[in-house]
Amino acid sequence: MKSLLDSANSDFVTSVFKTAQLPPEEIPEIAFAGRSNVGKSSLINKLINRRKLVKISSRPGKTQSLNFFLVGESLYLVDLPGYGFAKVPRKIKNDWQGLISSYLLNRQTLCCVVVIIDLRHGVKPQDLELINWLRAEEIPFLPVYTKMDKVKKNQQARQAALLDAGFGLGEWERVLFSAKTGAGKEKLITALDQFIG
Ligand SMILES: Nc1nc2c(ncn2[C@@H]2O[C@H](COP(=O)(O)OP(=O)(O)OP(=O)(O)O)[C@@H](O)[C@H]2O)c(=O)[nH]1
Ligand SMILES: [Mg+2]
Repeated sequence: MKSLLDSANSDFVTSVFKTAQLPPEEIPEIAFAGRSNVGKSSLINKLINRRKLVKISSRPGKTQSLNFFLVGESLYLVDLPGYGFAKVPRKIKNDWQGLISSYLLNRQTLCCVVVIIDLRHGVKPQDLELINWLRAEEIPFLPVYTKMDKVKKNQQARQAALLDAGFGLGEWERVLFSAKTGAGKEKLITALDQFIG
């Protein structure tokens, strides 16, 4: 079966700062969440074979809106603002959280939230909090352990097992990935296709 992610064309559509700006709920959608600087935008770029469609940040916390990308006319990828960046003022932080949580809770066409986690780091409380919140709200999600190229080959399985244990995941439930090498891309696409249905 051909994947919706296989399309040759992808376009930036819109940046959303308020719920009222959300595009109509007409086609399936996959959202990408994770800590600031974890590699959300890089993962999306790799997934759709665009080097620079999605802005890669040099400064963490750069993506401050929900950014919608249309893939082949029939799928949205949504780059969410990163969390866990201390320098963001509390007022802005609260506004984001409100927008993001209401989006995640209410979006009818949302098929999956890809939760991106750095393979190098241990279990961070905010990642665990997000995963447990998604579980409690019964929002489908897929954990992806990224930056795998930064971990030595013989350490990768060990690091992944630590994260699995911390998040309460089986290894079949998550994907290892590298935006730099493209490792894990096929598995990621196969996994996402199952959510899109
Ligand atoms: N080596 C390596 N570097 C990566 C990988 N993914 C992302 N990076 C680097 O990590 C930094 C942050 O990447 P972004 O994709 O901008 O991260 P982000 O999560 O979108 O960041 P915010 O939008 O600020 O939350 C950049 O310097 C990327 O080049 C990866 O798989 N391997
Ligand atoms: Mg980003």
